[in-house]
Amino acid sequence: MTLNYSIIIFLLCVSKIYCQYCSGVFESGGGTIASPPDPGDASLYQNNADCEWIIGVQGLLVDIAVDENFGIEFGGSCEWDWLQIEENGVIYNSKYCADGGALPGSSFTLEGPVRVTFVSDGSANDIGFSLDFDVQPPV
Ligand SMILES: [Ca+2]
Repeated sequence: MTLNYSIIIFLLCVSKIYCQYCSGVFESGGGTIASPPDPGDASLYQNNADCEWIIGVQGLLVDIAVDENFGIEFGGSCEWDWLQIEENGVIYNSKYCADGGALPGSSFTLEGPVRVTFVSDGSANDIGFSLDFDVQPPV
């Protein structure tokens, strides 16, 4: 499973200029991931982003803390830009595409692997998202 994710990430990377901001596989430890900055205005996220991060592995818990300074272009069904979080293959809540009020809370714990996807279309951006993660060690 992890190998397959790595291959997917690699294929995404070779097709993306801003790959370093936009993908990663973190099987353990902690860190921060965020929407990739717009090359013209780093306070906003990049248009045409197609990002994916994989955090943790099956059998481990992952603590997530989302920065409340959150903004993704709103659409009624998040049809333009969206953030999605999957917990061990199951979509956690729904796609997010609004201000901080749309999030399920600033911090939560999910079963690994956690897959975070961020997609934006070609126009209208916002401040984006940032989240801290910490993969809990095996018990
Ligand atoms: Ca957009």
